[in-house]
Amino acid sequence: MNNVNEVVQLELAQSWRMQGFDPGTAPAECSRLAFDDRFWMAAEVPGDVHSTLIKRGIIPSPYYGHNDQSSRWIEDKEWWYRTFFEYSPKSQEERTKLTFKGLDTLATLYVNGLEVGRTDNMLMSHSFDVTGLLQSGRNTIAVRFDPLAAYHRKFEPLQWSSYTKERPWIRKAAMNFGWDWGPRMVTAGICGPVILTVWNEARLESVYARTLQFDQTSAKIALEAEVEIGGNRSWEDYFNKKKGLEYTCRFTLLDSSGELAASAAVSMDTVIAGGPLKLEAILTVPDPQLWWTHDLGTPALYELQTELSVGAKILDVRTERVGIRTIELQTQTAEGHPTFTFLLNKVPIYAKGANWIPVDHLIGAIPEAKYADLIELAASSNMNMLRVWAGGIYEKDIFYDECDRQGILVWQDFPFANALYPDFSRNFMENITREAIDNIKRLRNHSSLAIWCGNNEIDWLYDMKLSAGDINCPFYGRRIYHELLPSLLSVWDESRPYWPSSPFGGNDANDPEIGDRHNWQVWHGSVYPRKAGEVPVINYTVEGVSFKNFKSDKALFSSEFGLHASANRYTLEKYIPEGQFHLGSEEMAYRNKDTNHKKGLLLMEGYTGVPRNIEEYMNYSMLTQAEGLKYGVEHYRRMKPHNSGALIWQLGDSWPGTSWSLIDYELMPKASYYYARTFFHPLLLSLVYDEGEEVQIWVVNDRLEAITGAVRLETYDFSGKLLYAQDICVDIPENSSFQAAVLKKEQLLNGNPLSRTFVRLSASNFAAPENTYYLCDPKDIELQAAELQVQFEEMKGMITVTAVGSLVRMVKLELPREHVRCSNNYFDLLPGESKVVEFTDPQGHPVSLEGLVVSSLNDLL
Ligand code: BMA
Repeated sequence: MNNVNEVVQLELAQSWRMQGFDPGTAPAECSRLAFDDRFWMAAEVPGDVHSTLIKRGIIPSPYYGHNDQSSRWIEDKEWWYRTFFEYSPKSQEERTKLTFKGLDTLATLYVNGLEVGRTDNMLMSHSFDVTGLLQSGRNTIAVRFDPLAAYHRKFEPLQWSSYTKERPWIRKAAMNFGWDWGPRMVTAGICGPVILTVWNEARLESVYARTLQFDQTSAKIALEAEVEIGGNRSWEDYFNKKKGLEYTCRFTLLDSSGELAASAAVSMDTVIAGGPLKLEAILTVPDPQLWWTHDLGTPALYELQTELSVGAKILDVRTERVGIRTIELQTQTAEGHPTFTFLLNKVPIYAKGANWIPVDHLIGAIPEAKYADLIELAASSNMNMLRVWAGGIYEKDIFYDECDRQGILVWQDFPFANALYPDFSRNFMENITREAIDNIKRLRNHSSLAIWCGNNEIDWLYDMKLSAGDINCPFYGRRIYHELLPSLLSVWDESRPYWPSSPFGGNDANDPEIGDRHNWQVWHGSVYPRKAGEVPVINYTVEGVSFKNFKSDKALFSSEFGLHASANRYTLEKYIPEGQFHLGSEEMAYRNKDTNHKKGLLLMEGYTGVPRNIEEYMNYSMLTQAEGLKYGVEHYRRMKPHNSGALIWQLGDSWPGTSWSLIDYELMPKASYYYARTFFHPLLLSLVYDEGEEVQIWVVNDRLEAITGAVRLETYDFSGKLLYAQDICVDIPENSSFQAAVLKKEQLLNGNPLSRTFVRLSASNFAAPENTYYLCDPKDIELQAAELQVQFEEMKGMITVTAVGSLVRMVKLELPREHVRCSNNYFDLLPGESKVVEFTDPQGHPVSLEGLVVSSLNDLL
């Protein structure tokens, strides 16, 4: 044991207590060890004030009814946290460091009554050297959180900051102040783990691994370890320019079966005048197993062990999970045309996925399992990219760990959203510099991390607001995205691309011809084309907001687009007070935070017809969202390789509201989620038809192997009679989109009316899922009364649904239970056809079917 002197890390998660005070009224002794806090309440760390008050029964769930309003007082109080811990030093030289991985937001930290620092940034971790402050035996930590109101009033408000003027100066999740999908809930508290690090002569401060290059036979990985040197040097050493000790770093790379893949050791003398010591090595890995997204291969991960020693003494050991892969962003094709395509391991990929917002308004208390669950849901609907949107946080470690493991790429925004930011303030710039470096270093080893992006919609909206005359000031914040962040990345992480904003590129930053694009014609009625400097135009009409507008979008990469749909019945009933669960109620309206309530109605009016009651509202809004997204995503995918990505706005919800999400707050998927399994499948069969046009049949192949087989096209009337069938032979190269046939509508209808025709595409000899279509909108379809027969196999958590009499549209299975996986939902059946559906928990075990309701759009007719 003598030669091991390892770093010890202790999570201080126990014995926390919390209390609120009117600002400035807390007793002066609050921070001291001797303070008697027996009357304070027990608190969870990590967590937040709201969650603690809910848990202790002091406030009711802020998500129920209008309760968020009655908990607004929380943001005006001063909140204190305290804990104690035992410490027994092993040597005189021992050094101690306290790290808070999340402090929300204006915190003052005390150790044994002494103030060790103040912080004003929720979006980073904060460390304090507490060497010499700890005593043998019991020690105490106290943290005071000040209310934000007085703080932000100290600063000149900037002309533009969407939803509230308070946020640009405060480094806190922007959505806490309210967004167009969630209420204002200004949280406070210790929102990340608290770690006490005890170390001696030196410790590993960070380890960075990046793939330099690879070929069939080997890969080269650059490694860099940053070493923090402790108290082994005195001022006399500096004075005499004496050399320090010789440190050695041994890097060992183990493959997924634990076999040694490569290793290297590097030694260096400490140089007296140096900052932290950097030790670098290059590993050559034979027969590398590359990291791929789950749809293209295996997300292979290696374990990198780094051991720091001096002489024979081991000082610190760290392990990281790293993948071998390269990622680039191609913005120009070999022929010189603009493109926006990610190259993973040199292969152009099509990004399919969604935008990610925090998975709860109460960020500090989110259970880790919720991350794994949502990412698993994303992967099983064939998504391969998630965009961590700028109005939230740099996500927690668990998010990236799961994306690494499940083979999903991450588009990472820096947290600057829809506002001007004070880049003229030196203090602000220093604050965000520390924040950016802290997070870059935390996240740069993740294979899933594909791109850094400067902000959300700021470059685009600045020009829109200026042109509209809403603002008349310079572009405050420009220096952050166009100078500061790229320069920090050039030092700390050059291994992945940087893009200044989303959307960005072209004349107007939302130009379809260059860079990425947000399509908010659909839903928000934003009129395009538009050039920079032109007054923006909004078209709030049935045609203006229609999802048919996707078809004219020639975007190179669609990083946001979406439509609202209702949350599921279970979720709404849980949070809507008695007697208010009906269309047009105040409570239903309160769920919707969008700026113009009518947009959803306009969309439904043009597509399904206006809903007359809550049942129709849930069905019609879900159907419109699902079919609208299918229409848009299939359009973007057919354009491949012109278009290289479709990221839907938004994957989940942070409270039980009405929004653009595919999965509601209780993690219950909406109809669109089940549609995504087909429209995001790497092998897509697609039909495109709009009034007055010919019918086109397409196949999109995102796989890296060619396909040979046939597409079977069948049309039926609603009684199940086959009207037309054709087998279209296809021979489709890898990674491409292919128009398989162009047909006259009359051929398919074979004398049947459009309003009673159902089309099905299926594949033979390749594994594309079947896809179905109607040739007119639901409001014009003439559904007939049908019957649904359901057979239960309770023990297996399984049912068989059969349609009788006529085609059944939108079979809906509602099981009032959380954490249930349903193998299929929201599907159509021809008469006589059956579908088996399994209900399991996330681990695959069957669940009880008690309370299951099976319905459809027309079995009730
Ligand atoms: C974009 C996003 C979000 C917003 C969404 C829906 O602007 O970046 O800010 O919630 O559209 O309006």
